[in-house]
Amino acid sequence: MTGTAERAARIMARCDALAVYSIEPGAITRPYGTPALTAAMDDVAAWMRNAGMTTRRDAIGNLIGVYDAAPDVPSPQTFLIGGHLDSVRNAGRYDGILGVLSGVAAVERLHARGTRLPFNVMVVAFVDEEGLRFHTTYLGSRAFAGTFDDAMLEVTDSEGRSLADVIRANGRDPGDIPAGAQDPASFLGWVEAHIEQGPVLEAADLPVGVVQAIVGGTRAAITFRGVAGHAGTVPMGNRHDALCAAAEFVLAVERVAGTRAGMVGTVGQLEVEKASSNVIPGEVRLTLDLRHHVDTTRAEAERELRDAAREIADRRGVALDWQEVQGYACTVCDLDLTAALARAVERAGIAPRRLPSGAGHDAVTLSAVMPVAMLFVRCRGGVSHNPAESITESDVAVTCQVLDNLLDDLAREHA
Ligand code: HGY
Ligand code: MN
Ligand code: MN
Repeated sequence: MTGTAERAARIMARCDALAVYSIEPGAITRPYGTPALTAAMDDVAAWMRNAGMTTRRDAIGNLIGVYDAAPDVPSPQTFLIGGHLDSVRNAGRYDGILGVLSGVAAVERLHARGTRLPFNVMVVAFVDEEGLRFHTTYLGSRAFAGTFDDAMLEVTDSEGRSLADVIRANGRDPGDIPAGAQDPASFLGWVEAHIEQGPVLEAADLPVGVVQAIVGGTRAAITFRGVAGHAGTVPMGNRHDALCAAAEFVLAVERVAGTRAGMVGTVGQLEVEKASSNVIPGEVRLTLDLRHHVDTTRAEAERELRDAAREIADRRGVALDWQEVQGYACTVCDLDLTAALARAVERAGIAPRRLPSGAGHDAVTLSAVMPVAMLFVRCRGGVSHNPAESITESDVAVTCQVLDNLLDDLAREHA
């Protein structure tokens, strides 16, 4: 039961099984540190153990499965495959999940054959790639890579609970995070199979593609503070309406991002503090997500948006607070590992189409400590971060074949 067709069917069924784990009925919403994420992790851990792996959770909660190398290999290195099990709000069922389950499937084949490679195969389910709860992405892979910033432990969620509180509430100790950082020298590299979340492969009628680079991004938390007032008595000319200021800024994001080819700018969250229908909004908090494949262009646009926010705030007599939550540079995938992945795609009978990723991935973090490569899988209409996310079983079978080819090629290379 380890042919690519059988494993693809099992992966699709497992994506459906994990989709029930959510903090809200009728949607897939699986934030960091919630029982929904723990339940998903527990199911995957059982599937890992069935595939002959030992499993553990690290201090921040990443799930780590290891399929040992051949016993006669002295101090073997490790090849890393995986993805993430956390989600955005009202997510699809494949984003991040496909990477984890295709990693487990790659090991299932080896286990069924009793094959041991000249290196360990480690499958990781990262615990917070999306940053839904704390707006800080890549927390799991940063802890894994040893690039975790302790200041993040004090970041709070919408209920005022800090990351440190949530780690402890899950029975772990934030103080153990540094000890969980992996030794970069021990890794051969990382590969993640991920839905493309874009239209390129579908337009090219290709099941998979090879990622060249991941665009850089800025995440900021912005607050406009005006003066709350009575909607019926404050004349229009006397108002310091925080929501009108925020509204102007939202349109400024759309305008500025539209002035640079390839740039995307999004205000995904906007909250009116203490909102009431008959009160002039006194305080509005919003998020900015700005991305571009050239870091200097992104920095220039960010400066332009800061200036626009300042001008709007001054003109409307409201206060402005701009906090950069996270910035990450454009990441070029490792040339050698990406070439090896392209060869594995070719051996699966597919032309290896190279393409950039507009979406961020844990590879951004891991690239600081090991070679990274990514395999994109076609998704219908390029739709993602949406329950309509859809892939085909046959494309997942191709994905399994590519990962099998890659591991076989790496095993020959390191024999
Ligand atoms: O936001 C992203 O690009 C990714 O889905 N975390
Ligand atoms: Mn995502
Ligand atoms: Mn993802």
